[in-house]
Amino acid sequence: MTRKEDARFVRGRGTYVDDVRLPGTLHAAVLRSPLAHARITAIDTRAAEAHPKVRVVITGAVLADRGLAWMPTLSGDVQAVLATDKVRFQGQEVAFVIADDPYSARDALALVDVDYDPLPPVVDARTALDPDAPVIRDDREGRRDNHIFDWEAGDAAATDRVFAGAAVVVAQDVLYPRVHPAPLETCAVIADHDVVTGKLTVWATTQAPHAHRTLLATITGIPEHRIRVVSPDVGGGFGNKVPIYPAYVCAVAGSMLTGRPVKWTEDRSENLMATTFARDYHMHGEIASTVDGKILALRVRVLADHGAFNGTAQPSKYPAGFFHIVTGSYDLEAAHCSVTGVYTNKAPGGVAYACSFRVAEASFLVERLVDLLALELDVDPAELRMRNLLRPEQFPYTCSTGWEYDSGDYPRALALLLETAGYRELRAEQARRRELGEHLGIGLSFFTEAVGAGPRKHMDIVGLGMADGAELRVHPTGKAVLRISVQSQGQGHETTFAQIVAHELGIGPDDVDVVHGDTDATPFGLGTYGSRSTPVSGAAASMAARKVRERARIVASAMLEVSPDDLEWSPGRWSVRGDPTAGKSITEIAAAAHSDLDLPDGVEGQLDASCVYNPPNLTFPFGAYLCVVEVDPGTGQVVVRRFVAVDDCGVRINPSIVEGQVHGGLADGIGVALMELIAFDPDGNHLGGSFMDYLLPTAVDCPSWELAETVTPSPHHPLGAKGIGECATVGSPAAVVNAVMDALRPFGVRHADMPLTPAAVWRAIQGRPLRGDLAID
Ligand code: MCN
Ligand code: CUM
Repeated sequence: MTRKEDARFVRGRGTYVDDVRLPGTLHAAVLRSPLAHARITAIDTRAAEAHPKVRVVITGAVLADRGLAWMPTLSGDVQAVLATDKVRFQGQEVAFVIADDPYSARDALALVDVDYDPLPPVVDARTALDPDAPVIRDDREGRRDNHIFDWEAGDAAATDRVFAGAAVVVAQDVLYPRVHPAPLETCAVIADHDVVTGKLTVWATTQAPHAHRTLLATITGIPEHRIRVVSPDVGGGFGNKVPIYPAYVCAVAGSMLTGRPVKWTEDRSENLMATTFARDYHMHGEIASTVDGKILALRVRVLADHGAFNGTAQPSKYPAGFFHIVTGSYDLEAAHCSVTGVYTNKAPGGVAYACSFRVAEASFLVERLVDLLALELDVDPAELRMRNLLRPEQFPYTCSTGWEYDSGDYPRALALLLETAGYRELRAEQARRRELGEHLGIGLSFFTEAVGAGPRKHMDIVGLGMADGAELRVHPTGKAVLRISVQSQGQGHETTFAQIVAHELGIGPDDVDVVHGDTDATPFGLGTYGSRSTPVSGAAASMAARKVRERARIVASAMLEVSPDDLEWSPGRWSVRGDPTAGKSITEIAAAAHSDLDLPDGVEGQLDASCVYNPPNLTFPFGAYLCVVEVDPGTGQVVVRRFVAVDDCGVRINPSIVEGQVHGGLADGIGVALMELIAFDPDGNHLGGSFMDYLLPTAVDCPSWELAETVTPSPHHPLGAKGIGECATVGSPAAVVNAVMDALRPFGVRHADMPLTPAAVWRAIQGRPLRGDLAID
């Protein structure tokens, strides 16, 4: 089925926040810090306020008077809404200028006079804990360092024992550099506070409207039932639109101060400089094996750069997210990982960009280590993986760090990959071309994803348990409206969720409309991230539809004057067991449910039903990827020739949408592996503030994807579906990097950090690798 929403998107008829025009709207612009670390000694707003079109200039002091200068982050830290004492990263919000039009607001920024007293910045996370490192968060009571958290998973002693006895140990420092989600639509908000009713309406481009409502209530003190968050069409999120940003709070304050709607739309540089980034994990990984390549254990230490405020969007029990899925797809005796989070003078955050809560970093590390082990043992990397993959009979499988993988047939996926790619022929071609002095590289990766957070008792964000609601209304004519708590940013929920209901009720998907993105019109739920929509909200939709079906059964039994137990279901219809001609369609039953038909005692009329779904476990999709690159050693240029991907996300609701998700994720992977980097100079100046510097992959950089699938249903999801949204982003960077390293084997290159730009590859060949996190050295 093609996507319903595309009817408006391909006509340019989508509605994004910036398209929303409320009468009397004022426009805002944010004044940002030019320095990475500095004390603010004075702010003079008089000249800006004298600008004829400026209505209000909000500073940290103005907010402090109202208790709004600081706000909680998703990790339970606090973040300055507008800087009062210090600025802590370049691009930090210092003042919010509200004017009659966006141009005047921009112009007036130059009229705000801020005196800064520069301080030395912490740019390299590896120096953040040095005793003489400048203390970034001196606002935190009693804290005199840049330490945020220490966290570990797995059995350290058991892991050390296995390592001590292992015949082969391979170790590598691996940086997963700072990258950015870079959605096409940047962040935007309109806050509209009604002084008469006390109602606050916030139009925002968000992945989690309900969580935003609760957070806005907590931050502003406005009662939650008077807040409505509307998220119209969202032009991409990729994790960037999970947090609340300071300008959103400023827009609310601005609307309360002016009595008018206040709109703010971020520009590209602001988005790249100041909104939540991803990764920035300095990892030291070790892998232990027997001489014949049986992988025994993994040991990992991580230094995590969280920027100036810890805005990471992890479930609160897991400050390092699901990083402890570092055991990957292999049968290990033991594993241990420890993560230390630090503050640096960089934009806050710590998670976003199709990451599944740090599974991206974990997967990348494991798959690099497996390739390094293959190099060490001189075995084929496909063969080494095949020998160590979990076997189907081991599921459900509890890995060494505690996750219970729900289902999988890994060897089948890898075998399909090798066959689809023509692996043996590729290796033969590589050998031939090496003779000719050409550098073809073949890279593999195998990944296990963990998507669909909760259950609620293990996973929450700011105390909100991860469950989702769905409400299904069936009108008298049998047409249905499904209201869901998750929010599409391009994933096609209006189509797939209609398909779920249509499948359960046996009606056409065009007879089901999906409502989302308005907290006044939809049930509560945690929103779309961690590829949780299908696993959680999709399950809620399915369960609500099954309740409708059961109600329909009782109504049908009254219509047919038989016991409900004597009825059997076939798509769209309840009929008398053994007599399919004596039956009633859902449409007929819906009409009867609203009619004067006498229903059994205790049975309400109508068919509407709802469900709150608290998933019993995550779902664990997986996949096997293969990338073929050609490297020009003279220039360091990498060209991706082929990319073959086998994905298993259980039952596919809409195969073409799933393939679209995989295409996007594979492109992400090529971007991260070869070109995307948020870099800083030694003064903490951000070096990637435009798409001229922060490179995104285009069609030119991507081959024609070759996809294949296996289907291993999730045993605990009502439809057997697992999430897919982030799989390819998680799995693909390792395949690309492994391919480039494979191509560079004749040069004795073992490892180079992403992004593998021409400069990085060329330098690796010269034996002087670039420091991946600093574009310059
Ligand atoms: N689907 C399906 N069958 C399955 C699994 C999924 O048909 N077995 C369909 C779903 O019904 C949905 C789509 O595939 O239409 C993605 O579903 P799911 O895996 O549940 O992921 P979410 O809908 O929760 O999307 C979130 C995920 C995340 S976290 C990021 S980051 C990301 C991604 O989606 N951001 C995206 N893909 C994106 N795609 C677009 N276009 N834009 C983004 O911002
Ligand atoms: Cu972590 S990016 Mo997605 O989960 O929105």
